[in-house]
Amino acid sequence: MQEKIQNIKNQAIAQITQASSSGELEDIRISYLGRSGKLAKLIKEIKRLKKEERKQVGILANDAKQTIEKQLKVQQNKLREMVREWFDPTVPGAKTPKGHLHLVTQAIEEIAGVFEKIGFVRVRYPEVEWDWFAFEALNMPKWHPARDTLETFFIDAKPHPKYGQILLTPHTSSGQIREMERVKGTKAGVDSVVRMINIAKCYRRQSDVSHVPMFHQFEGLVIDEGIAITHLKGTLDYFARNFFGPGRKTRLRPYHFQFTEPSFEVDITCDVCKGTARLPDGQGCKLCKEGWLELGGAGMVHPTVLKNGGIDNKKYTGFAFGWGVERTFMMKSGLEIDDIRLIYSSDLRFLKQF
Ligand code: FA5
Repeated sequence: MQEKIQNIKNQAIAQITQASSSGELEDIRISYLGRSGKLAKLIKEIKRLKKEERKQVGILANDAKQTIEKQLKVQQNKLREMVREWFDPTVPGAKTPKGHLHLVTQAIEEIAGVFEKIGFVRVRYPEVEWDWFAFEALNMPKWHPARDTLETFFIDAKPHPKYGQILLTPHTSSGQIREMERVKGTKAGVDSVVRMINIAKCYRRQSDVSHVPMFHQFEGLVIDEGIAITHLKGTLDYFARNFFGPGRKTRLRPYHFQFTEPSFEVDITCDVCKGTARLPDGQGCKLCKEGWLELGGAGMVHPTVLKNGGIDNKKYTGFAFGWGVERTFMMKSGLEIDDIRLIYSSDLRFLKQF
């Protein structure tokens, strides 16, 4: 028995001095000192020995255990020292990855900056909105396709007795009435002109190369005495020149919105096909199909909408426009983003480029 203990001790020490990692040392510790380790097994047998032998073997086993434990510590310290010796202070430290603002946030800041330079005030109105602000007060009849559950996300909650159903706002135009009410409520009243730029999230049941279910719009609204269509055109031209540069063409296309009269849609020459509707490989443009991409709607505020917002429509006129932030950003010269869904794909290879 005594010889066995001696052998186990020698074996353990030999293995420990060869060990080159903490993991290896732990394995050795378990194989000798663990519950069913070699030494532990022997110690369990001591009680079967004759009384006179027991004490002697017990002392030896205890000594073997302590020697192994001590050797494990010595080797552990040695390994730590070795690691320290290998430390090279000239090796550059691991860099934590640095993020940046999402491209939509960057676009929002740039857009807001362009309008703030000409006196627009940035506001933000609710994403979860009443039907009154999103549709009814904007002169949109009950049968209007946008008020269908196929287009808009309605919230399954008890409707408000005056404002109707709750929904996820499908456009920032819902901020028009809220802004008119806000200005009326200020000390200066309506005589302080409205000049808002409302930038917020919008939601629609749509998804394809130029539509996503959650997107952003920026809505301009200007109300004052004598506001005319020339002011609208001048403002849109100013924005396009500043945001896209002088080389790009935009056009106003007659359209119909319930809340503006007259109404237009605003298009820009497509950056993907450079306005040709054809790609270099001869295929048709995947994004715009006709050389122009629609950026948003615009028009002169309908007198009924002014009235619904509590504004004297005999004295005041106004213009409004609502453009998609993502589409506007996609059309920046040279970006050539041919699918709006890429913006929300969370693909770092794409996002890191902005
Ligand atoms: C409107 O939303 C009107 N409220 C705009 C308006 C405001 C007209 C003020 C007159 C006066 P429209 O549904 O066309 O219009 O949307 C405007 C723009 O929002 C589109 O041209 C597009 O750029 C963007 N847009 C609309 N739906 C989506 C979508 N699902 N994904 C991404 N962008 C979208």
